[in-house]
Amino acid sequence: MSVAAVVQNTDDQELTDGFHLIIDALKLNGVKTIYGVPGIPVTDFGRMAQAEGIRVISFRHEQNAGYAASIAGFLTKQPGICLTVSAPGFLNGLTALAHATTNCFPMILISGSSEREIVDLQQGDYEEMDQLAVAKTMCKAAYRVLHAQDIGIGVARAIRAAVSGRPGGVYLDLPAKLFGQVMDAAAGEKSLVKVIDAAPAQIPAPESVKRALDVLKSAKKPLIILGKGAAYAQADDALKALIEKSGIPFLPMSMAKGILPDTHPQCAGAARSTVLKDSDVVMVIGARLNWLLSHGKGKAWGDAPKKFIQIDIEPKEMDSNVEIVAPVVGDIGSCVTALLNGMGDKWTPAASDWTTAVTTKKNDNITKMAPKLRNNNTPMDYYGALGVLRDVIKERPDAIFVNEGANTLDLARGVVDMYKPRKRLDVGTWGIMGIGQGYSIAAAIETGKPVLALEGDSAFGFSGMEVETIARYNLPVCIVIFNNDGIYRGTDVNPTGSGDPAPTVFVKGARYDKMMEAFGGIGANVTTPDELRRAVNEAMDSGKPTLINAVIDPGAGSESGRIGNLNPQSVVKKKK
Ligand code: ADP
Ligand code: TPW
Ligand code: MG
Repeated sequence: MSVAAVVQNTDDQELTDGFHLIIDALKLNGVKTIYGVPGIPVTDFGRMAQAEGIRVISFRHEQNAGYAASIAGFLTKQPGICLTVSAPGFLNGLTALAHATTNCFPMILISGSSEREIVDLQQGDYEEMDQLAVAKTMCKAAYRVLHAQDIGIGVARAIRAAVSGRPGGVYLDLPAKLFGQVMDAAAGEKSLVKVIDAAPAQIPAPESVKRALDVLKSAKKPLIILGKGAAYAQADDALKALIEKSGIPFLPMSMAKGILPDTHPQCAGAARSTVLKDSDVVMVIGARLNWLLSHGKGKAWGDAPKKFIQIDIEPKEMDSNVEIVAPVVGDIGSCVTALLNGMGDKWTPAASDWTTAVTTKKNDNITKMAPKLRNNNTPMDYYGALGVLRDVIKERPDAIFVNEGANTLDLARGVVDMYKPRKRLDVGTWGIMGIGQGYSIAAAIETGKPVLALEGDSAFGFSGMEVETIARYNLPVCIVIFNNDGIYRGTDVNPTGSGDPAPTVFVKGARYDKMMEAFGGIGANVTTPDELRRAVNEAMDSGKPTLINAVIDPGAGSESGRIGNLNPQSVVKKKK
């Protein structure tokens, strides 16, 4: 118990209160950073947490603080903590809590709340809302603590729920009255719980490992798909050993890029359609067969019959979209190690006619792409600009690459190679816009590495005000905005000829760089690949908060980037 946590009462009995108990419970469990927005009833709590040595990062909007907490969870395997005020602050944080749950990132949203007695009788308290009931549908678990002596248990449950099994978001409701509740200091200290083995290893059943190896042995054209669960698991060495020993081509999902380098000879990223169509056995590791993998069936997967092996910590994930002939349930580190052990010393690597066919296809595609990436067009198109950023990351493989937008996302995902695990952070399972600044801030703080954030001009706008936060904490974040004057393209026209612009179009020639300058950071406006290269390198060398407005041809993009097929369009022409 910290000295500051103790106050004296008249009888010389040492007392503590809710404020201190929450801080002590978090510290006891290794929480080093809180992302949030202050206000009633958590203003003093934030101040006190800072005074007690927790880093408190104050945002301009709770949603961005929430995204920061969610990605801190992904990067560290510890729950990221987001702190908000009641009703509106809580609701602003809730999108991020749902996002964390959807993406399997451990996070705890802690919100202050109004007086229970008044809320439950709906008597109109300050910021009245039944937050616990609202949160329940959007997270793995939701708890409320009413008594100071339960704070230790409440925090412990929240932590364990967030990180054990399939990780996800947890809500912790702390009513205003709780903070000031006083209790005996010694009893308070005793009530705290240090969570032991919060995410225990989950060893797969030996039969399931044998079954998976039998299926794998029967394969003529095997494929391994790595998802962001594999990146989260931090089982990098075991995954590398499995892939290299098996000789099987691997396809990384977006945030799994870099577990093995995209330039690895077995990486099939540039031959994606071929490996999905032609493979006969697919081992899915830490990825779901959701929309991002066309649900494991249909045109993208071709006509040839396929067998799926799946490694996941969540048993309910099996057979979610297609039959899984060999489910392996457990944590990825334990499962992959068990597979490796089962393979023994005499494992026959994947057949060379298959691996050669994949490599040939991949090299063809890479060769076709190369000249596009070296084009010097002005105004820049996506490829010319991305060729530059690809080189920047190649030269700085430790930098974290944050990415959001439509064309700006889809094209960068294919072009910018990653070399190390957990370096690419993006829109995730929902394809959500607005993660940019929150992710960049948390990535810089949690890893101490420089961040390059590539954002569409629309994507940036969802969290643009946080450039002030980046400047305030003087973080090594370089934001590059691909500014094409709008969503997908800046060329749409309002057919009625009225004064309003088309719904997808923004102010032409906007200078986003001035926003960073407004807060004392560095701004640059660039119109050619050479200028872009110079500006980004300068920013990455200096580590100063920088925003580069990269002017992109407004006609260069396509509707919805690469997922135009999901975008319903009317075929009915109305008679005038
Ligand atoms: P992607 O979007 O990259 O395809 P998903 O988010 O769809 O990846 O899938 C991640 C999967 O990884 C989830 O099904 C989750 O249960 C699983 N997962 C997360 N952490 C682990 C772990 N440590 N061990 C095993 N599976 C995990
Ligand atoms: C929370 C819908 C998907 S992509 C996008 C929007 C608004 C912006 C695309 O424009 P941008 O990129 O960023 O300028 P570019 O290069 O193609 O011009 N609200 C949320 N999430 C999503 N996905 C949307 C809206 C959307
Ligand atoms: Mg745009």
